[in-house]
Amino acid sequence: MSRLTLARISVLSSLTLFAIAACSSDDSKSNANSNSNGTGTNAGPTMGTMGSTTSAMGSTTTSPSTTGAGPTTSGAANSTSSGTQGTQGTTGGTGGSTTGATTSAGGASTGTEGGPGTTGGGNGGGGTGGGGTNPIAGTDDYDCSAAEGEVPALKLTEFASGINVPVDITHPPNDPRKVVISLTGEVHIIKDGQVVEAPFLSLGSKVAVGGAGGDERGLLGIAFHPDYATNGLFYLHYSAGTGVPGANTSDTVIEEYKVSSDPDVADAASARVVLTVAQPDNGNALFQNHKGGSINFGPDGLLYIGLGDGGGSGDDHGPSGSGFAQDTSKLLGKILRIDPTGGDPYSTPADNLVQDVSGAAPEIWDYGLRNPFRRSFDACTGDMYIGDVGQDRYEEITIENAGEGRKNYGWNIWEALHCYPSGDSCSADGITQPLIEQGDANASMTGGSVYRGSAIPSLRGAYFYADYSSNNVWYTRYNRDAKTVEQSTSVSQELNVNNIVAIKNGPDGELYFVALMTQGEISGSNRGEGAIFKLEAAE
Ligand SMILES: [Ca+2]
Ligand SMILES: [Ca+2]
Repeated sequence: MSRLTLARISVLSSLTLFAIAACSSDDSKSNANSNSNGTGTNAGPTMGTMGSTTSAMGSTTTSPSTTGAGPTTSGAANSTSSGTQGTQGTTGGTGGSTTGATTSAGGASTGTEGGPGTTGGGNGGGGTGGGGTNPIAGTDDYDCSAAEGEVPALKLTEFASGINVPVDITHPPNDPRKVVISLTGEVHIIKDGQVVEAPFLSLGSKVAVGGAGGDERGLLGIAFHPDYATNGLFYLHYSAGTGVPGANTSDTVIEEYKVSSDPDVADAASARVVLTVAQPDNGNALFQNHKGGSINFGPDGLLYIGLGDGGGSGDDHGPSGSGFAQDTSKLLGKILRIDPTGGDPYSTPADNLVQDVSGAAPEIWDYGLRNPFRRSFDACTGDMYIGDVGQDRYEEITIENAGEGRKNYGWNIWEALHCYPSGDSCSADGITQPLIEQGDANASMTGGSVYRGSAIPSLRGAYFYADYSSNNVWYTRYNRDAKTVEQSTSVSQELNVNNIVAIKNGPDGELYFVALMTQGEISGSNRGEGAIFKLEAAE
């Protein structure tokens, strides 16, 4: 476990870093609250102050990709017309995205996902180069055998530092290198235990870099195509900066890149915008929070994209103030599912939400989400674990069995297992409730990943997740047949790092934690440097 000492890149301009993870002021914890690490007790409900988000949003809404086509029936090979330009309402900003989605039956892929213990992941339409037996392509070195033995005491060991504001870690399919992204727009490779000095890619002015409290913009996610070894393609999820023509500096960009002839260097000139989603403003300024960020390929070889509700508080967007998350014509507050190489600029499978909900935007897979900032697939089952950041009272984890989408996860009618706003009555009809709810001092859920390594056999199948604000960390196990979880086990005291923004698998299925503040350092100038930790058994 070599400790890396890169030259410290200068910390972001203002040292106020970062209440990523979905915080509007509602989610942001004061630093005082964030020092609950290790106490083992929750200090009681600490509602973040509600800030002063305006209630009147004006009439400005985004209109991402409303397609002109009628409902798409399963199996029909109809192509929808190109999306109509969204209008930005009173601000005169640039419009919503033009997506030009093409729906084609050929893109549909509902291969049967192998359950635990079965082989033949059934990668369908999107076409995952395959060869492996796990449902998620590129995870051949993960250990999918059953757990055995007692869970030992655990610890986190620093694995890499010196990457400025690291926010996510992943790996190319079946590739021993690890890849870490910085909020500031750089993609870094870790090879043979060392951070490769020159970034794999730098977005430069293309990305709007947040970091100040409540400003969650930046480079937020990365996904490598299942066929990366042959096509060299990968995808970024970021907030548009001034270097993106025609976009406002909060809009979400999903962009494709290709590796160069040097495997440690991407070809910046290969950039191809796949999807732009306009973000709302409050009438005079752009919301800077709830941009989602998760992006990854599922067991069907399709690209899943998590988008937040657009920001502010309470999802009170839209002319009637009823919000975006429940509006199936909008892409905000959703999980999208597209084939980025199936069309120009992409295609959508026929069995997305539109199969059940006439008029739904063809990109939508699930809806009713507030800010799915971190989300993962279990490589061995293909099940999707969704962390959704709640408003002021409750945080939640939802688990979706492989292939079972087209769900309404409740926001902004429900906040986890409770009506929203508090005290309202609300209907549970059509709502899929979360399996895990955390309240009290927890204020900003960081969805994690399932351990599939070999170093700690007792942890195989255990799903680790955390709260960015309280620094609590737990694990649980999911019974995918009963669709239940066991009581979560807290490992906060053992792991003891602060402001966790990602928990992801390495190429061997082991788990890595990305934390913005390192052990024992709660505030001050260290904030923002961050570090990567590996989960290990304590001696
Ligand atoms: Ca929910
Ligand atoms: Ca919250």
